[in-house]
Amino acid sequence: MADYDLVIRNTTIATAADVVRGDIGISAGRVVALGEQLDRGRREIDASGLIAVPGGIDAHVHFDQDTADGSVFCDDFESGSRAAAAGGTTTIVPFAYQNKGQSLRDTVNKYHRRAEGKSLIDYAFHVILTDPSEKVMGQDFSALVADGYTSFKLYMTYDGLKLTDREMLDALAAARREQAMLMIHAENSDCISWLTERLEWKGMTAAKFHATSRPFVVEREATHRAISLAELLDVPMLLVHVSAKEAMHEIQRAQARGLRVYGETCPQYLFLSEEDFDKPGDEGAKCVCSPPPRDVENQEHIWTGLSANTFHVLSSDHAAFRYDDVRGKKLPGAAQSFRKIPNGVPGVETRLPLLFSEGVNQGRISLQQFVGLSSTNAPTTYGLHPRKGTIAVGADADIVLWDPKRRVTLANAMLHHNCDYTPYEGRQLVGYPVMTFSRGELVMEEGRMNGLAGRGQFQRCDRPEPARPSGKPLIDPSIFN
Ligand code: DUC
Ligand code: ZN
Ligand code: ZN
Repeated sequence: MADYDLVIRNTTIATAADVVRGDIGISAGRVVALGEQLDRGRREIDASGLIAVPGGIDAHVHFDQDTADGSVFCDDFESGSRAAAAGGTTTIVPFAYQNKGQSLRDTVNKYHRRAEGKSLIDYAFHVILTDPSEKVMGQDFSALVADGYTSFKLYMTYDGLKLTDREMLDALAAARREQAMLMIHAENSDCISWLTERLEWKGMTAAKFHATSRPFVVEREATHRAISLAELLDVPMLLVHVSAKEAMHEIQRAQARGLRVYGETCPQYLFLSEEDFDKPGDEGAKCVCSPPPRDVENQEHIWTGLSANTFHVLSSDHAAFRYDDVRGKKLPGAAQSFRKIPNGVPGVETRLPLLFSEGVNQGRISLQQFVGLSSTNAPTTYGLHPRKGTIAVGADADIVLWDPKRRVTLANAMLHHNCDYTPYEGRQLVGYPVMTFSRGELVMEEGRMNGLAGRGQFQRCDRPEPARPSGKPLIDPSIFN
């Protein structure tokens, strides 16, 4: 009689806290034992020479999301989750996008319909909140948080998405009441549109001027403003896709004041730079994302922010549009102005290999930091811990085996997304995931996908502890409600 469904033997087990050697016993989709020389499993895997880490949590991806300009995100929940699993990720948190005036319940139901029957791996949802009016919030907000949707993204830019400072305050007060986590896209909208107009008047319309239209000051100002609003109401928040050292410094200053302000950055700010906009022809469009990649020197500052734990999470912000496609980077008008180029880059499959190779193997971050940034900290921040994001007795058996010495040259042809390019084509990496287990089931082996579409389950998020106000408000919070 076997004692376990599966035993992963003789492996290096890395969590955000420890690196130890041993065996992992798995039954009924969960980790049930950690130890040395565990009893027999119905299936046994000798993982000597490999590292077992908790499966990655990519808490910032856009799959099958509505757009306003006719562009189409090229990955749905099937292709996106397949690419995620191939790259060592076992849980994804995409966005459910609220059209203005739409009820929050209708919003999440719509995205449930898009995920069901499609996702290979487990998923939760953030909600993009575009309408925090009393009419919408009074109806649904509290019930929605209770039902496991506990994080909300607010935009400070883009027509149709952006909130005024006053609307931000409404959303912050509601999040404070419900202990929901806020995710902020911080760029100054008026500065961007003013600069964009002038660039267009002067005929400076190529892809590279996308970066000129959104310089670091635009991000720094909005980051400072968002943090000030958070400080005013004593409400935690996470700044998403932080691109530049100046915005990072605002976060560091807030953290030094004791504020519950968290930061997320993404591979594009570590591996791409403004030089990538100068690719031949209109290939610069492949790297158009917001905020844009900065200069090469800035990349090392962002690495420092990771190693110094300023950043809490490294997400992909996978927002993939095909390059050679009129519903993608070649949208009508895109050749005439950067303003029309859909914003976003693919990255859900390459996020972890890039971070492992250049972070761990180059000695910039420790293995434990890698696990924290790629897996453990996101579920803590969004209310999925300890079910997700660690290897511990009782946790879901979402485990990835890495070959830390595997040499891989990234090529779009080897990736599983539905995009026709990767901005990291030709990059040489050391270290790659070789097996991905989702709730104990082997869904990827050596790049081959075994998991069936639709096996992924929706995960309700708890009210996240990091979203709890500090309890030291500037103003008596009873006036907020
Ligand atoms: N913000 C995102 O989070 N993703 C893609 C584009 C954007 O502006
Ligand atoms: Zn954003
Ligand atoms: Zn995004």
